[in-house]
Amino acid sequence: MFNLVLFGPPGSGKGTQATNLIEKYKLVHLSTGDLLRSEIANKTPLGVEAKKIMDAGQLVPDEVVIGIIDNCLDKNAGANGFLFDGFPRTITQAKALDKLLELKKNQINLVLALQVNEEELVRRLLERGKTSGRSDDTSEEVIRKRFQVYTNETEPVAQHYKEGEKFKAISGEGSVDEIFANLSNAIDEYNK
Ligand code: B4P
Repeated sequence: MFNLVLFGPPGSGKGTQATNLIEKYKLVHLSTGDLLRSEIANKTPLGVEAKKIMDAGQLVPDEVVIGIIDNCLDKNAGANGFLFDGFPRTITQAKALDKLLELKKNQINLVLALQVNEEELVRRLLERGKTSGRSDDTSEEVIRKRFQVYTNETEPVAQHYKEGEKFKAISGEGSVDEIFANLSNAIDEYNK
């Protein structure tokens, strides 16, 4: 089993690259952002709460997101491997994921971190906000808040994986195809 974490700030291209990577490497895509947006679209009680938090650029509580992931791991017990996109976003989530995988005699194999400068991230998110209907992408103030949350709560997760020597930084600037080729090379190198 091969388990990959795609790491990076909001708008760094995690979702974009995940679509191609899951097809090439036959992985199950677990995007907590997509899973939460589906709860919102279905107007579930969880979705109603999550919407308020996401619209403010904050993180949904750890126990909620960990519960969602736990459920998805169980549902896909026979998978070849998982691509985690937008998760873990806090140290608590990272430790919970380690435990959940350990129970299944598995682990995170590789963490690929997309690096993009902040002005480019703002540009991409505001551009996506024009058509995506995502309310967290339309206000620059909310976007800046998401970066602040990323710096304070998510960046320390990189250190968690650096300690296990699983972490590799990849430039997230350039064309989608160039970035995909660099991510693929890193995965192929790991699996050699
Ligand atoms: P996410 O859905 O994870 O959203 P994201 O960080 O904005 O997206 P991503 O990096 O995937 O960007 P994308 O590829 O789409 O999270 C949204 C919210 O959900 C969070 O703020 C939080 O509230 C909540 N949440 C999610 N997970 C959580 C968790 N684990 N714990 C707590 N809360 C959680 O790319 C962005 C744009 O750039 C797109 O328009 C794309 O077309 C463009 N783009 C991509 N690659 C490009 C390239 N190479 N060049 C130019 N443009 C590019």
